[in-house]
Formats: sequence, C-alpha cells, structure tokens
Amino acid sequence: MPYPARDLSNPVFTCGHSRLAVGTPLLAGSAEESIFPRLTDTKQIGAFSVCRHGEWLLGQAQTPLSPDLEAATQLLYKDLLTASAGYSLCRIWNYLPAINKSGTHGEENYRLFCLARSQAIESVLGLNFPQNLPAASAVGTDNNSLSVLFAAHSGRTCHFENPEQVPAYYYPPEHGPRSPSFARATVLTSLDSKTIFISGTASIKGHKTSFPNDTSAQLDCTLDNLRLISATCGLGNNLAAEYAIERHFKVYLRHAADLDFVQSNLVRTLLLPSDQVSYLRSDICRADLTLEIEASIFTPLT
Ligand code: 3EB
Repeated sequence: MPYPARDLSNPVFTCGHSRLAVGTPLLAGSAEESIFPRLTDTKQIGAFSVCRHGEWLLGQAQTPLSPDLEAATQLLYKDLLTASAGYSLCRIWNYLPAINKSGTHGEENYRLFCLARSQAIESVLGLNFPQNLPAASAVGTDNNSLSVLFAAHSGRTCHFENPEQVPAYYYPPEHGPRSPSFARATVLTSLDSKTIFISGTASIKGHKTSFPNDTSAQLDCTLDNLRLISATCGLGNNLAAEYAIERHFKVYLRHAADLDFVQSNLVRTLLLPSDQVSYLRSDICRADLTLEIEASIFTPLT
C-alpha cells in the first residue's frame, strides 16, 4: 500500500531551528508532535543540542553509525548522561537504522544497541542504574543515522512497571547480551501538574512476544498492556481520558497496510477526538512485533 513519504519532522520538540528528521514516515495523523513549545536558548553539550523550557531540559542528537552502531550508541549515551546531569530523566526516544538486521558478529542491531546502551549507562551511573531508568522507546528509522532525544526535568520522577510484564531491564539473555534499559512509565510531578510518559508498548506478556506477526491480536494485547500501565500509574484504566489536559499518542506500524484496521480500532477503543495522534511506518525492535504505541499525558495534580 503506498503511503505519503512525509516524515514526522519534529518528533517531540524543536530546539532552536534544528528540526530532527528521524526517518519514520507519517502514515496518518499529526505531522508534528509538539509536546513542548518551540524552544530557544540552545547550547551544544557533546553530540546533543540542548535547550531549556522552564524546569524542562530537552536534548536531541543525531549521529552517523561510526565506526559502528555500538560505538555511536556508547558515545551518545555518555553525552546524554553528561547533558542531563543534575536533572531527572523523564523520557528517551531512540531511532535505529536497520533495527532488525544483523550487525557485528551476526547479532541483531537492536540487541547491539541494547548492549552498548546498558554498558554506557552502567559506566556512568553504576550497577544500580536500572532503578533510575526512565520511560523510553526504540524503533527503526529509514535513514542512516542514530537519533536520540531526551526530556529531563528538575522535579521528582517515579518509574512504574507493568504487573504482567517482566521489567525490560530484567529480560533474560535469550533477548540479547544485555537487557533493554527502560521503565514502562515515568511520572513527573511538578508544582501544578503531572506528566506521564508511557514507553513504547507492544504485545509482550512476561518477557515473550504474544501473537507473533498477528497485528489484530497484538493490538488487543497492546491495549491491554496500556490499560495495565495506566492503572499502575494512577490514571485509571483509560489513560486519564476524563480529566487529562492533553494526550499524545504515537502508533508505530511495521506494515503500512495495517493502517486502516489499526486506526479504526483505536478510534473505537482508545482515542478521544481531542487527542494528538500520529501513525508512523517503522520497524519495531523485535522482528515478530508488528506494532507499538506510546503515550505522553498531561494531567492536573489531583
Ligand atoms: C518491549 O516491551 C518492546 O529498548 O528502549 C519498548 C520500549 C521496547 C522501549 C527500548 C523497547 C524499548 O520490550 C520494545
């Protein structure tokens, strides 16, 4: 099925005038996800363009895979931790070229990325790093650069796990030489509001893929996982549908042909007309996963 080759050129925020093209073609919905307003006051910290907005610190970096994906990941993550030092990390977005292809030693690129990310974070934060990991996503990109964005804040964060999923940082070695480094959700409480970042959510129960390559069943399982993490974060079963100030969703589809089915299902089961939603064509981190959904939600304090 043909799809418009437009890119979601601003995946999360714009630092100064630099708009990152992360290489996930837009299938439907909003061409921009503007979680934060246009930001100024950009400075460069290592590979990251960093800007401040109130108590928020936002950073974005894009780098070629040189000399390889592992080296590029190590460098970016060390820079990310330097740039965000003194702040609470709330959310990280990762975009990987050829995410399901094999790289060095025949290992899949996503697994190499997980290895290098984990090593880099451990080298800076020490062995107890899993308890400080924020919400994240790691999806494929059609371009040749590794892109990483982060949102950090000077306030306090709490991280949450889905009771029906093994925490990703405890996944067993069958999923790769080092486990993925992220929490299922991060809640930031500031003076008058809460921001809830729900990580990329897919059809995984325990640590195993449920319904490999079956988009319809994976969608039901993903919605179930979204309900479970919603309740765990204190948002009820429906991601604060009744009282949220703003809700943003990104839906990543491996197969563009699944768009109509997924979109009509989500309009029935999950979405409100006021939600900001983007449907993107992207490979997912496991070859047998066909979709992933992430959410960022702003609520009053209550
Ligand atoms: C999963 O639950 C599906 O490696 O940063 C979701 C969110 C997934 C983040 C990451 C991976 C990541 O394991 C994939």
